[in-house]
Amino acid sequence: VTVAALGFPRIGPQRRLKTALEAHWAGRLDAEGLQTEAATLRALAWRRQAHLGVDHVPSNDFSLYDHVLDTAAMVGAVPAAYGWTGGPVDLPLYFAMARGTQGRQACDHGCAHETSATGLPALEMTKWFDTNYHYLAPELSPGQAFALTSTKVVDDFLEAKAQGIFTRPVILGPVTFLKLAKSKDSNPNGDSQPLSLLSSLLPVYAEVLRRLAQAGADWVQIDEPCLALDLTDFERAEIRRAYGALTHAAPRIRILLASYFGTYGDNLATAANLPVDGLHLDLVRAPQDLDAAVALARDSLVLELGVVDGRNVWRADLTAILDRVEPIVAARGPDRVILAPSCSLLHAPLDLAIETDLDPEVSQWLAFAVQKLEELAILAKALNQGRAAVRAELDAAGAAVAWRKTSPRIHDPAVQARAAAVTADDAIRATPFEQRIVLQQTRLNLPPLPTTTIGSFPQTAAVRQTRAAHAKGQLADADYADFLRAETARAVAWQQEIGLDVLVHGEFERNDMVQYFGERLNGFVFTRHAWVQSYGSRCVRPPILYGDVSRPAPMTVEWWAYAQSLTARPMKGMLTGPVTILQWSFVRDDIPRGETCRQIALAVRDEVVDLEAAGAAIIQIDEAALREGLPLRRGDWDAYLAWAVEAFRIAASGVRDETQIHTHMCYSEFNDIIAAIGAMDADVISIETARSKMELLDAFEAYAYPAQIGPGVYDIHAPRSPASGEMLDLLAKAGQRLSPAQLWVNPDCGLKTRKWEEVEPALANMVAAAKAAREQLVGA
Ligand code: THG
Ligand code: ZN
Repeated sequence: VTVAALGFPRIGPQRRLKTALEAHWAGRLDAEGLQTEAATLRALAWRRQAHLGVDHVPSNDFSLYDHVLDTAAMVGAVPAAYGWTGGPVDLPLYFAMARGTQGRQACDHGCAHETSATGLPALEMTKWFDTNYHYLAPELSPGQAFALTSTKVVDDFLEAKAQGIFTRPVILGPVTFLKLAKSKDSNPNGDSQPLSLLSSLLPVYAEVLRRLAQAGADWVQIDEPCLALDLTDFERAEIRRAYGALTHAAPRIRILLASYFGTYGDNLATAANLPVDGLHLDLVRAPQDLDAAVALARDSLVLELGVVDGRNVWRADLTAILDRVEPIVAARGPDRVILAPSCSLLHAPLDLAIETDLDPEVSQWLAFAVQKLEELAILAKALNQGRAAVRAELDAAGAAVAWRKTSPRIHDPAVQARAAAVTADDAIRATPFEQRIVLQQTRLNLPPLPTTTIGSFPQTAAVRQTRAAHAKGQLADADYADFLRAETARAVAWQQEIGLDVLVHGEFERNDMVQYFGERLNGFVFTRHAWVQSYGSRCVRPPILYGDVSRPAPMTVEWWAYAQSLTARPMKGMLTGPVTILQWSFVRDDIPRGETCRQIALAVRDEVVDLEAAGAAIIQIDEAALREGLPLRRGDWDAYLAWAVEAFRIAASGVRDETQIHTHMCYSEFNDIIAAIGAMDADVISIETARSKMELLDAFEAYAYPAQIGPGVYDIHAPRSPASGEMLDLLAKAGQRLSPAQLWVNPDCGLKTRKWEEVEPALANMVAAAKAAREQLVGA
C-alpha cells in the first residue's frame, strides 16, 4: 500500500507566494525573482511531502494563480481580446487573463470582478465545485483551435526529478476543462457546447502525455471532478472516447483518474470501466462508492482510497478507516491500493504545528494538510506492517476521536434541546407579507423607491491600520472605540446629508463578516495562520466551528444603538445569516450541516430579537453564500434549500409584524433558486443586477416575486461612479419587470472595498436617480 497526495497547499508557509505575487504586480519583484521564489516553494512542498512519507508526490499542482488558468495556458485557450498570436503563453499574458490589465478587485462579499474600465478584462471567476476556491473560467470560441502552448507540466516534473523526487504529475482532465469553460460566441440561444471541441483538444493532451512519458513519468493523475456531477449519456460517452484516445496515445503512462467532492453515482460504471490504470474514490463524501467500485472494477484496476478529509480540519478516525480498508487490501493485494486524502489538500490549511495560540483542547481534534499526510503514513504502515507497528499512534488518534464525541466543550445540552424544540411556528412570521408590509410602511413612513446601501462603507487605510494597532495591543480599547465612534458618526452624518432614506452604521468595527460573528459566538475558534487560498493571491482564514453554537451576549446592539442615536431616520441592524456563517467556516463533521445551521440560526435570532427590543425597525440578515451552498447534484438541491431557507426563517421570524427584515445576496445566477429566495419570506431583498443591466430580472417574468426588492442600480465593482441618468434608466427597466411599489434603490453590494472618493459621488447620484424615478414611475 502506498500513499498519494492529490495536491498540496501552494500559497506556501507564511503565504510566501502571496507576498511574491503582490510584489511582482506592484513592480517590486521582477519575473525572474517571482519564478525563483515559486521554484523554492515547489521544492519545499515536494521535499516536505516526500519526508512525510508520500509515495506519489504530486507535481504541476502548484500554480502561480490558478490550475484551470494553467490548463488554458497549456492548450492555447487564449481569447482573441488579448491579442495573442500564438507561441508560449508568457507571464504578462497569463496575469492579464488572471487579473485584467488593471487588477482584480474583491467586493464586500468576496465575489471578485475585474475592475477594468479601459484596460483588458480578466477571465470570469467562478467557484470550484462546492469549495470556497475560485477558478478562472476558460473562454472558448466556437471554432477554437488548441495547441500545446505551455510545457509547465513537463518542466515541473523534470524540476522535481532533478531534485531527486519522482513525482506524479497532475493535469486537469479534458472533459472537466471543457465543462468548466465558457463559450463566448454570439449564439443567441447560448446553447453552444464547449464539449464539441473535445476532438480538437485531445491531441494536445495526447502530446502532453507523450512528452511526460519521454521525460520518464510513470503515473499521471488526471483530474475529472465532473464525474461528481450529473452527466448526460452523451457526456459519459465523450469521457469514454477521451480516455480511449489518451491511453492509446501514451501506452507507457499509467493514468490515475481522479474525481472527488462527491459520489460517482450513476457515473461509476463509466469511470470504473475506462481503460485507465487507477481510479481515485472520495470516500469521505461518498463512502458508499467503495463497495460499488470494488464490485465493478476489474482486478487489475488500482483503487486509490480517499479516506482522509481533504476539505476539513478534523483528525481522522484511523481505526475505523483501517477496519474498512484492511479487507480491500487483503482481497486486491497491497499493490492495487493507494491511500490518499479525499481530494487535493489545496482546500486545507498548511500546518497545525505553527498554531501556537490555538485553544489546546480544540487543537487536539485538528489535522491540517501536513497532519493529514502524517495520518496517511500511519495508515499505510498499519496496512503494510500490521497495526502493532503503529499502536501508539492509533491509540492517540482513537483517544482524540473519543474525546471529541463526549467533550462538554462541544456538546451543550441546552443548545441541543433548544434546536430540537424548534417548531414550524418558529420559522414563520406572525402574519403574511401583504399584511405586515402595511404596518411597516406606517411605522417607517418611507417615500416610494426608498434609498439605502448594503451595509459597509470604505475600510480606509486608517481604519485597517487602527484595527491592526488595536489587535497588536498598541492602542487601548477605549481609544479604539473612540476612533470607531468617530468614523461611524461621520458616515451617519454624511448619509443624512446626501438624503439617503435608510441608513447604515458602516461596519467600521468589523473585519470579516463571518469572523466578526464567530468571535462573539460559542462554538467557534480562530487561527492565526490557517490560510486557505480563495483565488490568486487572496486567502481566507475560515473560523473553525467545533461545537454547539450559542450566543452568550448581544453582538451588534451597542453599535447599532450608537448609530441610531445620531439620527431620526431608520438605522438598519446588520447581521450575517446562518447559511453564510456556515458556508464560510470549517464546520463539524459529527452532526449534519443542517443541524449546525439551525443552531447558528437560533443564535442569530437572539440577536435579531435584541435589536428589535433596542428599537431597530429594520434588520438586515445577509445571505451572500446561500447559492454557494447548493449541492453538486440537482437531486440534492431540495433537501439543502429546505434546511437553508428554514434556517434563515428561524433567524428572521422572532420579530413583530412592523419590524422589517431585509436580506442581501450578491450573485448573478439566481433564476434557478428564485422560488427558494421567495420562500425566505424577507420583506426586502437587495440583489446584484447592475452589471447585467437588469437582464437578471427576466427571472421575474416566470416568477412573481412576492415582496420588495432592491435590484442593484450601481455596479460597485466598477471604479468609476455611474451618472444618475444611467441609474435612472436601470430603474425604469426594473419598473417594467416589477411593480414600482416593490422597488428599493441601492448599490449592488457593500462598499467596504471602495474608496470614499468613488462612493461619495456615486451615492449622491443614486439619490438623485431615485428622486427622478419617483416622479417618472409613481408620479410622486
Ligand atoms: N469571508 C469569509 N469567507 C469567504 C468570504 C468572506 N469566502 C468566500 C469569499 N468571501 C471569498 N472572497 C475573498 C475576498 C477577498 C479576500 C479573500 C477572499 C481577501 N483576503 C485578504 C488577502 O488575502 O489579502 C486577507 C483578509 C484577512 O486579512 O482576513 O482579500 O468574505 N470568511
Ligand atoms: Zn454582496
